[in-house]
Amino acid sequence: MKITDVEVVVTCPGRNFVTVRVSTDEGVTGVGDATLNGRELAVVAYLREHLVPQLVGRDPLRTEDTWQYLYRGASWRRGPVTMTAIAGVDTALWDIKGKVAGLPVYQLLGGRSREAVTVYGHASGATVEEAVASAASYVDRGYRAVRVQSAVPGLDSTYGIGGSSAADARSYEPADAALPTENVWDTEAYLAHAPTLFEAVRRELGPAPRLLHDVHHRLTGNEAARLGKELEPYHLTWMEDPVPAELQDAFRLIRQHTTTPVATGEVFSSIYDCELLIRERLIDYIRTTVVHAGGITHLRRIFDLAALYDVRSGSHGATDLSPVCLAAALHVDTAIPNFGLQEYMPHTPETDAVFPHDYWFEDGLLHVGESPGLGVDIDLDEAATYPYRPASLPVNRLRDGTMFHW
Ligand code: GCO
Ligand code: MG
Repeated sequence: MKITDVEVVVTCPGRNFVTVRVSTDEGVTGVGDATLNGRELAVVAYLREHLVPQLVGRDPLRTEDTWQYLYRGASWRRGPVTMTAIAGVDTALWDIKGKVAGLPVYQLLGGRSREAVTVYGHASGATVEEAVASAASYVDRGYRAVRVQSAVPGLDSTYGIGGSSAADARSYEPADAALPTENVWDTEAYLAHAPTLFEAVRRELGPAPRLLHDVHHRLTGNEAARLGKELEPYHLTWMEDPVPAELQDAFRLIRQHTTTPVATGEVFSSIYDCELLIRERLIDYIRTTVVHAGGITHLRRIFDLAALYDVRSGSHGATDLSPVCLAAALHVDTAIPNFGLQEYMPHTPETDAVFPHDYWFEDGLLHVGESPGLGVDIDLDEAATYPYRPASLPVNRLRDGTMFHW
């Protein structure tokens, strides 16, 4: 069996997605997500200029060898662009392998370790009251775990408050130009506010629902330690990305001061970004996922390392990861022994129409389908109706104008 063609498809059914579609001489095709939000075309160029020419003629079933070839074959290794491109190819090859075997991919990863995948949804509000009501509506719809974010008093826009302010709503939609919107950040205002949010959510919802919160890389180690301590009474499942991913030493400081569990890793692209955090048990959940961490082949390696140290998976699953990534993530989630939680934000109907899939959501759980391969495809005609539109994630500044982490 041979790879005959590799297409790189860019489509924008509300936001941009990059998809790798591999064809073979036996007519079997496979798809992989290669979307890197705000830097999509860098991955497209990496794929088209550098990887695609090396793939035609190869045996698509040699997933491990192809992964090693693409990874080791580049002297300049790792990094989000490279690893997202490799992920797109690797995922498509696993899809093909499943179709050839006549089995859903989770069977090739060891088979079912659970009946379904527990997800967390995104509650948010412009006020604490709105955020509490939003969280309650998730619980009413059967979600067992909810991430809660609310606007910070005095700040016009805050990460994760989808749609409640014009600026933030725009940041999640393609802009007319590639120029980012600018947000303003105030750490003290945030630190004073966040515990009051969770006090209110727990008071209203009681002890049962699992609660999560995304700090989005904005604190120092010491500030995060303070937040973690102040959140302890509300028993969060995790405090996410408390510090920028570059500051790994800070996780030691956080660990020494608080029992609030920590999750990180959505921006990591390889096992080398998280092996210290895992080995020293500085985190509780590792948030790497298929599209940004080198595909199924590499993600499985990260999760196997994590399993040795009681670190559970908590894969990233925002809507800028396509249904192809979500489908692939669900196969991994279903098979691994150390699954923790899966992030889930439903895609728009337009996106679901471009990427028909057989996974489904019910009662707080996502169910992987039984079709051979990944159970997801790209409708090329539908995709062609949504051309690429330049878009950027926001940037963040302190009140005095200093550039800050977003
Ligand atoms: C999350 C993430 C996202 C990212 C987004 C960036 O936890 O879901 O932090 O909201 O910011 O995926 O592209
Ligand atoms: Mg996050």
